[in-house]
Amino acid sequence: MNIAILCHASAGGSGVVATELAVALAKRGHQVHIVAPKRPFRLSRELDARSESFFQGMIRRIGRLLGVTPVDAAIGRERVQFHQIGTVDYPLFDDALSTLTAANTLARLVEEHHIEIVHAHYAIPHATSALLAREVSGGSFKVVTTLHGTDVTLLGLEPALRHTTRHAIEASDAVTAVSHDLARHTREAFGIHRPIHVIHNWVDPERFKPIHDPLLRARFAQPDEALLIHVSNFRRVKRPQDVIRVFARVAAKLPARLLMVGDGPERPECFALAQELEVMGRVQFLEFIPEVERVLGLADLMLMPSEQESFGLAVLEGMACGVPVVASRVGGLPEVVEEGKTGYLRAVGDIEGMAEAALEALSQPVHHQRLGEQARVRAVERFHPDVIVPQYLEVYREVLGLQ
Ligand code: GMT
Repeated sequence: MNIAILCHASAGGSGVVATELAVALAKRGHQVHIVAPKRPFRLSRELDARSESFFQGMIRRIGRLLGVTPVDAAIGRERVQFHQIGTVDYPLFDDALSTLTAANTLARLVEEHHIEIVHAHYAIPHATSALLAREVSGGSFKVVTTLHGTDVTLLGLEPALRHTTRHAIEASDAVTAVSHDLARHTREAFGIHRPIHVIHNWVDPERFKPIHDPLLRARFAQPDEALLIHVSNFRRVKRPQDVIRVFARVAAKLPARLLMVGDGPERPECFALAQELEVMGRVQFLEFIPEVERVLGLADLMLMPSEQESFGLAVLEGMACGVPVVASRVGGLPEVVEEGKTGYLRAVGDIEGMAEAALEALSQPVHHQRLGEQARVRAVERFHPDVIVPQYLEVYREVLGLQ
């Protein structure tokens, strides 16, 4: 199939899922075009990780210098091509008109590459751009929209976006959601009755796995210290300050360190709170790491106290690394984490409950090991790419009338 995937390239779960899907589909022999404002970071990683000859590298570099995209396919190396969404900068306008420029980029692409499916990740504004591109190009491609969470639970419900979001969901040929909870929420919040396919996110267990490297771990914690980790984009919805509060309670009871991985608006507040609670010396803030699997598997426990989490991809990636989780019982997290078996779920804002759960996991070595093992087993068995990716292919076939 010829598939165009439209996604956000910032450090958010929807862009990660879109990129991983593109690569997974390409590996299965499909031709995939990623359309985004810039090259998504996980795509860069995939491309950089592959070896190329001196000659291929030279062609790629010359191509980039000349601004010729896509270049990767031209050298026959990839079935994933990246297309950057065009931009406009006109003094009359305050915004970049990205809904229109994305539609325009797509309209050009579908003519050149006989696109059969445009898969929009995150309804806003991508599903609308995809539908507009079909109108503009007169094309017959099908539009599949994947809802990721905040496009529906927060942003899409804002009065300024509600009508267009609802229309995009109604008018898509197929809609998928990353959890049952998100599908239910979408139906209720928008009064929508159309079918929504639930397709969970997935994790590559070959990349995300436990790390047994005492020297690397020693950079972050002593052997007798528990290492806790939080990975997010530090938006308010992630409640990263709760991570600091839970950690302070844990560190008062046992030797522990905390790794705060990522960047975002709430990061300075977390700094200030760590100082106020006098745990700053035990907390290490790492900037955004494109290959988070390099540190994730070192941790003993992940904290994810989000206000809202339609799935919790970072949690699943932690579980694949054998790291049990203490998270909030919200959104799609109960579809990922099993209470008492692979981690613990507590009410949003229940700092005491989360600290108690963390202490229960960390202070009993045999129980802790079992939680980590079960977390990995669940990630590998239930959320393996070979289980999940075919579900997207099934949706594509269905909208194309191939079954
Ligand atoms: O929450 C984020 O950090 C970003 C956001 C996105 O759309 O990029 O993530 C959402 O989509 C992820 C991938 O499907 C899910 O794993 C996250 O749970 C979801 N975030 C929220 O619902 C808050």
